[in-house]
Amino acid sequence: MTSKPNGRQVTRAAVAAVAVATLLLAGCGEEFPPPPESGNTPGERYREEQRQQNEEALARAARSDRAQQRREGALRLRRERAADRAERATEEAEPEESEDCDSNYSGCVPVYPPDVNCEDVDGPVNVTGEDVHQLDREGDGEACEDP
Ligand SMILES: [Ca+2]
Repeated sequence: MTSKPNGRQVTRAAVAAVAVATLLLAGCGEEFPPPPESGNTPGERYREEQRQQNEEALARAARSDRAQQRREGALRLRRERAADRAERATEEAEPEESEDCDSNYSGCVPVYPPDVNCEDVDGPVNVTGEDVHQLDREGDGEACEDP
């Protein structure tokens, strides 16, 4: 049997609804968890971790950059000093050869150009690079072997 709700029943229902709504609203802060902060869902946690890792990596990189620059500076200085020492040692050991001998030959052949012939070369030499002076006509690697 159905009955049309009378005014009294409607009023009670409305009062009940308002009461429930009021309770829900009042209790909202306690009943529901606080709004999710970042890091609450797997995706957010992942992104947060990535962000922190990126920051840490950047910080590490910055520290490492500075350290690296100091190391490179020191290394450069040492290399320059070593190069200076080596250069001085070379100059003292072979003052003329280092600049006047062509690096394509193992003996001392004057630097090309100008082109030189075997008459200008002191003894047989070996071709270690390119025979720029064309001293080794057979191409066997030995030049000016026949005085
Ligand atoms: Ca030859």
